This record gives sequence, structure tokens and C-alpha cells, in this order.
Amino acid sequence: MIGPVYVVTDPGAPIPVADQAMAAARGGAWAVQIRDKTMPDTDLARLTEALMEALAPMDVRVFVNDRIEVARSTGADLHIGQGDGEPERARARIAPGALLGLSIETIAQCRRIPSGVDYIGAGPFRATPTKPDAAEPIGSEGLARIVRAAPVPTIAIGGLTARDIPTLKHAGASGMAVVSAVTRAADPEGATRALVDTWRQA
Ligand code: TZP
Ligand code: MG
Repeated sequence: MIGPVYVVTDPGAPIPVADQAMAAARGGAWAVQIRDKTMPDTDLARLTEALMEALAPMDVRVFVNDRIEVARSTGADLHIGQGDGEPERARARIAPGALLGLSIETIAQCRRIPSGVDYIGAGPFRATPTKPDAAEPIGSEGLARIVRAAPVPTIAIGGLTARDIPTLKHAGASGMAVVSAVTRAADPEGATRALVDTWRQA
């Protein structure tokens, strides 16, 4: 189910979000997350449905960031953060087969991961301009501690590039999530493929 490379879209990146998602899918990402803090629910739902239809033949999962009602109405997977309400409530709202991800920033949060969460996104691994208000970076030791404490697979996030892959694997991460390494690459599809290949070979 969980593969090595998960791409989070960015409406501020140079190419449209739908193109970011398609490139990530063609490059071998197992999942794409639509992360847009300002798009109205109706527009986000339309975009999500279009991407679900386009990516389903490639077996690529489509996650919505934060918006429980959009995930519910579209049947998409959902990723929530610590400020987005109780995971149990989100799980009860989304489709039975939908995946649920939860952001984790500290070991303490790791001890409160309810069943129904399918993976955690742990980070930021390092500080990143993509999320200037992110919590303190966890680094490789923080990541390894979270992996050990978490009851579900851990996906690392935050400032990651292909160079980090050996460290992430050594820490026990099940995969990596990236924004800028793909969405701001000159060749987003090739950048995704390089991450997937590097992960498999590391
Ligand atoms: N959550 C923690 S760091 C981050 C998110 C959404 C942004 C990661 O972006 P990038 O460009 O891969 O550093
Ligand atoms: Mg959130």
C-alpha cells in the first residue's frame, strides 16, 4: 500500500496543480496530496474528483489535505494535521476504503495515534521555506525515535531531496513526502522517478 514517494502539490509552484499531480503519478509516486489552504471546498472537490479519475488507472492514491468534507464528498483519501480535529472523527466521516494520514511533530504526539490512522507524516525533517510556520525540525534522530514509537508506517517530510534517502531508510521511514523537490523541479516527472529509483536502490 505505502510506497516510497508521496508528492504534495503546491498552488504556488510554477506549474498548475493538476500538472504537478500528473507528473508525480507518471514518475511513479504512489500518492499525491492536494494541499491548498484557500481554494473553496466546491472547487477543491471538483479538482480532487478530476485527479482521482485521472490517477486511478495508474493506481495512484489521491489525498486531500485537511478538508474532511471534501474527502467525504469525493471518496478521496485524507491527510490531517494536529490542528485539524480528532482523527477518530475524520475516520468516521471518510469513505470506508479511504486512507487516513496524520501529521506528527513530536514523540508525545506519537503516543496518541488512534487506530484508524493508516500512516503518519513525520516532520519537518529539516526547516523548509515551503512551510515556514512548521514545528521544530526533528532531524534523523527524531525521525528514528518517531518510527520506533509509531504503531503505523512513517513517512518523512520537510526539506527532503534524493540525498536524504539513505538517512531516511536508516531511520526506518517507510517513505518520503516532498513538495518542492518535485513541484519546483525543471522536470517534475523525472524528479519523481529519480526519487523512486534512488529509494529502491539505496
Ligand atoms: N509539512 C511539514 S514540512 C512541509 C509540510 C507540508 C512542507 C514540505 O515541503 P518541501 O518543499 O518538501 O520542503
Ligand atoms: Mg492541516
